[in-house]
Amino acid sequence: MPGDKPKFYLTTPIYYTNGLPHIGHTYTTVIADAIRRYKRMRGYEVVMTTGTDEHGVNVERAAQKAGVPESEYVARMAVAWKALWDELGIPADEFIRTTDIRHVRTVQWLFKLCRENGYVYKGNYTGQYCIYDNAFVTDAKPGDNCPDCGRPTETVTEENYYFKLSAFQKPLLDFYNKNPNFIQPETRKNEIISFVEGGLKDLSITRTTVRWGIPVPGEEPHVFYVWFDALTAYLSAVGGPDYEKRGFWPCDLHLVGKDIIRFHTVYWPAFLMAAMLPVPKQVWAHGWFLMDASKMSKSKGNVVLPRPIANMLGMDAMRYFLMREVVFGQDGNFSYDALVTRYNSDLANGLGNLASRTLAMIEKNFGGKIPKPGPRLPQDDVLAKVASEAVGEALERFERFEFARSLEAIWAAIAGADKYLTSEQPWAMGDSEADMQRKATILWTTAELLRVVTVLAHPVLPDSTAKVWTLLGQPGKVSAVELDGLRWGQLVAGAQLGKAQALFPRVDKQEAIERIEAMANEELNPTQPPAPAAAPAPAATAGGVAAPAPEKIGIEDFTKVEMRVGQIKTAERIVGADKLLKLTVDIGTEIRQICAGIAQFYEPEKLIGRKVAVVVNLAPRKLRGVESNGMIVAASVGPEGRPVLAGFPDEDVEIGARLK
Ligand code: ME8
Repeated sequence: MPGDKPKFYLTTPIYYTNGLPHIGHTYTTVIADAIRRYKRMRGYEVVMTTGTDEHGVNVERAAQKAGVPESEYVARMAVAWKALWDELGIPADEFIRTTDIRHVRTVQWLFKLCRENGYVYKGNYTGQYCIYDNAFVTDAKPGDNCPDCGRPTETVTEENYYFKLSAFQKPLLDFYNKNPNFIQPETRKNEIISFVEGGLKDLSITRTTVRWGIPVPGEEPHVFYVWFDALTAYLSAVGGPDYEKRGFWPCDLHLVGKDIIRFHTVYWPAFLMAAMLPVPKQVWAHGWFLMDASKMSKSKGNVVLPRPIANMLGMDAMRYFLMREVVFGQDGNFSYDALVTRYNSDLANGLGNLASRTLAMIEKNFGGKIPKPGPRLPQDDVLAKVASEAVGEALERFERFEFARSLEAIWAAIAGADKYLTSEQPWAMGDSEADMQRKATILWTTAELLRVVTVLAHPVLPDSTAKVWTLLGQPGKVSAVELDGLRWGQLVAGAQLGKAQALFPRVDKQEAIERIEAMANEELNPTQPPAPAAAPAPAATAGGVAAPAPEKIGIEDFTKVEMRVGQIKTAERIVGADKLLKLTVDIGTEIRQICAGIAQFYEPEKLIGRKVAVVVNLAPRKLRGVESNGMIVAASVGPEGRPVLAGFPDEDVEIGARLK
């Protein structure tokens, strides 16, 4: 029963809507998702909140530039953010927008409480303001640049409501003292403590120069200034004024980047203390992913996008890389080279290879049923010990958010199993009763290690571990396994293995990088609306439904399209693109590489030698990062638009002949 479980509430930052997510945002959201999955496997009822921070000058300007009202602009952006998290399998339990009415009410309520308790007053403020970071820059003079982003500040004078942050120096220091785990990691804690010890100035929390914000009731044109607004979203998402009903406040964990730690560990607890509301239990600030040693930003043109990586290598590969490559809390460099190297070594050769060879041997020797182990030898017990130690180590490290170390412990167990197989050589054994019994023990032991590793890695690799679980024929879902009960020896013998499938097909590094980059380039600078690779013949309309009468064209327009008979020479599937086949086609004068969106309907092997109609003078383009130089003509059949290749079954047509 959900009601009996302990609750755990965690959040990512509420991201700005003046851009779209890059790998940095994805990093925080992936970590939050992995912690959520982990906590669920530890028996918690978990809520994870993410959302969009939609007010402020930046949005006003971006909307103006786009020529649409702010409300429309942010609605589009919020849809795009939410859709990407859903697509990547890291959806929010609560997706909060700062334009949601539930949030507007919560901000106004929080302000009322702070004011009633005497922590809010009206005043004037003149200062240098960075519109990019939405913050006044303390101690800056006119003409100074923002110390954070390096861009020019603007001088702003206006009537403001102030929050008496200065009154919270002592309460905050006492709070940090009593709650030594509130700020993590330790280095950040020291930074914040010395900042607060240096004295706190009161904080302007409303503005009159901005239109696009939450109004201060009865005090228009005051609107709330971005941090009082944005931080409150964490509370709005779980009930706002009615937070006690849902029981998820105080928050257990705010995950943030180091750029916004001060707002979360100084302002936010102070606002809540002023309102006499419970303060979050922990703020964890991770480092930045850097590109060529500087922080990613769209203006610098060095952003890494998540979707092309997920398309090429799978989301699990991206998750694994983000959590394995850098020590959580520290900065790290992002490189495609390192990403693909890790994919091939740890996932394809590591987990993927162990799973496929173990399962293939069980298939071959035991008819696809997990064998019952026979008597154990010391080396079997050694592997059992390796796995049990990995359980302890991996869980302990994960609990401390040492994700890289946790994964290292799991992969050490995988390496242990590889070594065990290499020395036991079950493939070299015969069919005698003794050999079969020994093989049963070896394969049961290896499969049991695989099961343990699968459970441990599930929070980080949710999709592929779910597949391995099914392949192992184990009951229920891997996500429902309780980590606290994970022990060596629970593999169910006799279980029927699932149908074999590739987990992490090996990729060619250079080709993978080129394709990721091409997809990213296409996403950042879309050249043309996406078109299907195999388009319907001119007369065909999906499902035979009559389309509106098209404009008539003259024959001279038709002759612009050069169609020729081609013969398919090779055909292969494309890793990361379920619908596409990569073909090489002889068109008489040359061999062309062409991608066609027919993979779900045509087996590649059966296409070899087939003659097809090819549009040969189409400008080359990249589909899922693979160059396509031409188009294969197909009819589009039925409501789902099933492609049926146009062909020449009756006549022996010459390759290269023109279609007229
Ligand atoms: O600051 N490496 O939103 P934001 C790692 N709206 N993490 C990164 C990163 C990078 N290169 N770039 C971004 C805001 N992040 C406010 C927050 S909260 C109440 C309001 C992640 O869109 C990291 O978590 O600028 C960072 O703190 C956050 O995105 C900033 O997102």
